[in-house]
Amino acid sequence: AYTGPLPVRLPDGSRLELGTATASYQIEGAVAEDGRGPSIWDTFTERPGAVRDASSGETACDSYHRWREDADLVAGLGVEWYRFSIAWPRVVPAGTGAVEPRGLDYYDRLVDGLLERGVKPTATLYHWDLPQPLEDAGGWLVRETAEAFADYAAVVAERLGDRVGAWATLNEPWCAAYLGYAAGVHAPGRREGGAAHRAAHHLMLGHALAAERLRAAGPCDVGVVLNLAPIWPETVGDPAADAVTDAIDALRNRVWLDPLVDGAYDEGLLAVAPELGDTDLVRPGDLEAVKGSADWVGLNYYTPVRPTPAAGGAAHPEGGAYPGAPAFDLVVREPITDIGWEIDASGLEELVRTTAERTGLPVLVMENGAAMADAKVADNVVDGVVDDQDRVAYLRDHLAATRAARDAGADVRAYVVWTLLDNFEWAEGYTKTFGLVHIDSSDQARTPKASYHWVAEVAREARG
Ligand code: PNW
Repeated sequence: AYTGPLPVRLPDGSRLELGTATASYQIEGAVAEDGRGPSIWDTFTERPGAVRDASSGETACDSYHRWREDADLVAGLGVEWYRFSIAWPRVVPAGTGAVEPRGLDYYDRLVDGLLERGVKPTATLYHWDLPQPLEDAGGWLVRETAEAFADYAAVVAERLGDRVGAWATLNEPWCAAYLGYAAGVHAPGRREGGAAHRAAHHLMLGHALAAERLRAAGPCDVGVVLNLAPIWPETVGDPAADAVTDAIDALRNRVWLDPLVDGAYDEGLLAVAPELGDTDLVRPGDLEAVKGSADWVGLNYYTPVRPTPAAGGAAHPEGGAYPGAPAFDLVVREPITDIGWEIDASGLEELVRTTAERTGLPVLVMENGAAMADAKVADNVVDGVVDDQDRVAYLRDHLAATRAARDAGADVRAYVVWTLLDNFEWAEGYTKTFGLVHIDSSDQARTPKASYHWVAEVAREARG
């Protein structure tokens, strides 16, 4: 059992701590149970063509019922941390107003279950499952959503704050804003570039308002988890390439870091996202509230981004995720994972170092992992183990990159593997698997893969 101080705060940085992560909609299932309201992902997954295999999180890993087994799996891994997310529509089903005690009870049991097993809990308040009634009222395009988020944060802190002391407000606001409102490949599935910039501002405002409320509820360390990326221009030295590189960096990295660190949106960003200069959107005090609002920053890293100007000015289909940027292509070099993302661990080392320098804050790698084709290769299941040596290699190299950044002086305190379980991978449905544990969709049987045993071995060594 956990015998340390409560609430569980940020790691102190004396060594690199390990963990594994999940998110509510990707694992819980039980979408209509105990008063949970609908989220934008329940709605979006019903849209024809939205999800590769036409699946949803309706059942997912059924972790809502099987959480004890999942907590046992985390404990068996021997890592310090379990990063889970709280489903806003379980706690405040309509987004604002009435609180659902049965939803809070679930996370209360989970937190106690983790502590009893000696695992430290860290919770993310928003991993993309916005209550549908809030989307119907304008979603992240309206300021009221940021205010409702802060109220929901206060409710959760009131109930769990005596034990949970390391909070993440948002997970990957870039995905929520730009994949959700511009590219339209994530919920709510809108394709309006200007809307994405507005969503980005309200997300960071929501983070800042929520951070205030979390701190008011008791001692804690509040962070935000960003999927920043190293931008490696494929073409250099010509003005068109420089413009593309700057725009992609602005929309992927600076739109989050600049308000957090400087309390401002810079000129290059405003050139591609003029909405962020709108004084109805960005009100007096907003950027001041965001500045300094994080005690730590979480990084989710999978792959580098290599932009190049598009020949003939035709925008790459993914241009939708970077609205306002000049026409570009994204180059992907080999080797790649099963989801098509380039593998380069040096990107993580660079990102940890640059983020630590830029923010002056402790950095936690809150997601890193790989989709590999293991679960579909029957031959790979030997003696009940999926022999995912390709995932082991990916994790080994990225953990080493994190340690290298630390050895070079970066204040990086945790390395958290995405993900514990094969789960609902958003637009990819169940076709792409990132888990340390295989799930048999017919009976929900959980089988640890070779990568699980590898992480367990590393955790044993690290704990000495
Ligand atoms: C992140 N993209 O999602 C999330 O935080 C996880 O929930 C997810 O399972 C994991 O990374 C693996 O994908 C992303 O298309 C999903 O650029 C899609 C993208 C990026 C991140």
